[in-house]
Amino acid sequence: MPKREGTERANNSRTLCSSRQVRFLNKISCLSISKMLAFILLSLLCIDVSAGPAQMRVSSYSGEYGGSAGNPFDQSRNQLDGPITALRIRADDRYIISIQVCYGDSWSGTEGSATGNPFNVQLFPGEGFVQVLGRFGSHVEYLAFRTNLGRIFAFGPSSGSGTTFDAEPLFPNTVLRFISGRSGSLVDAIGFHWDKEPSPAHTTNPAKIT
Ligand code: MMA
Repeated sequence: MPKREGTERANNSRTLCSSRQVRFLNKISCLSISKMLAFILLSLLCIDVSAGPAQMRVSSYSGEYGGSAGNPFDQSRNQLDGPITALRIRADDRYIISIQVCYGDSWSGTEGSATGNPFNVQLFPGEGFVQVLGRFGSHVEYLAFRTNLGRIFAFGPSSGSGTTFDAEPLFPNTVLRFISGRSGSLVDAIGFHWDKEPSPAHTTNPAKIT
């Protein structure tokens, strides 16, 4: 009997030992499972993070329309002053002579020359440009701006021998945030940079210029 007991105890301890091993193994597999889960979760998170900006892409560019003379200009820094609130454009019977853009309360420099009478455009709060139709040869000849409220402002001769272009943002509910291009005594070339309005924009879907 005592021998048996001993054997039983031994058996018991063997069982105990093996169940401890099982528990240990269980612990390890539990650990590795939770690690694996954590890994999967992290990778999913990483995918999410990398997919986030791609889904949120809203900026696009149209251009550059025009000739290669003049000096390059880029008003990307001006967008920090706020959304485009106004335009000042000079044109003669052949070309766009100059363009000036107001960002928030701050006017950009004049691209081209400040000669002749300027046309001024004042936008409403939340109004932004959503299309620019134009024409160019070696210089910019004609520009027609359409806003998200359906207003249209055109400058320069509407007909001519130049190449026409239709600049529109790639992403919905985005507006003209700044311009770049080339200028000298005239506006040689122009490009349009579209992005989200810094403040909530009033966006409708008015008819296009045709
Ligand atoms: C300047 C010079 C040229 C440019 C024209 C028109 C008069 O010449 O900058 O390179 O093409 O102006 O802007």
